Amino acid sequence: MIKLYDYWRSSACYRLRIAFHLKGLAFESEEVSLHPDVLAQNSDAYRAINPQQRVPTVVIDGQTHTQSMAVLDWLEETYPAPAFLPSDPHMRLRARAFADTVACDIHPLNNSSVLKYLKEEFGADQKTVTDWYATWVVRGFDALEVHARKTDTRFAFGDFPGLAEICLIPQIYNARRFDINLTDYPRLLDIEANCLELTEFQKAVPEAVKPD
Ligand SMILES: N[C@@H](CCC(=O)N[C@@H](CS)C(=O)NCC(=O)O)C(=O)O
Repeated sequence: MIKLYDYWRSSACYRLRIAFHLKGLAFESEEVSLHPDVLAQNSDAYRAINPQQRVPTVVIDGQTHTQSMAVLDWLEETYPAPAFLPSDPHMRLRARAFADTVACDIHPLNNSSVLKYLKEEFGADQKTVTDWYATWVVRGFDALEVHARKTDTRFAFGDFPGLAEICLIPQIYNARRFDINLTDYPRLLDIEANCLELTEFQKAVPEAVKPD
């Protein structure tokens, strides 16, 4: 059984919940609350598990691992079916680049500790923080919309969801939390709607796993 140190609203955790469900793997979650009044990620107990004090952390066969993209690579190598990546090498590269646009270029700039730092160290007010957040989402999504329009398949790189959707859907969820206008991204929203028809995605959505 895989253990996931999880927070319902964390998009990096949301990636892994989707991925585990798509691969049909059972996992158990333990909450690490990132709520500003709790900040459980900063506790000594959690720091001993993940020195970076972020979620997700996973425990697989008694071994503790971090970084959602590395865990996704491990999953794909260890459980190749259903595949997260298309078979054509160029399409695989495109799917990875799509996912990296979210994971490397959008998400790190908008992580909660980055936003907190803007407020605490630079005195940014909420509007400035929201503008910052929107800037990196819009720049990334503008590019992703162009890439996603190059195909007309149900999902970004074929008829099945994979790495691209695992990264995209949580980032769209996050963008909505910040009231980002998504009307310029009809292809991304179509892909999202197609994903959310699937039980694997429905079981992973934050509201489905939010503790009472
Ligand atoms: N690159 C990491 C990012 C992990 C990350 O930034 N997680 C966020 C939640 S989505 C977090 O733990 N934030 C809490 C904090 O930075 O204090 C991954 O993909 O696992």
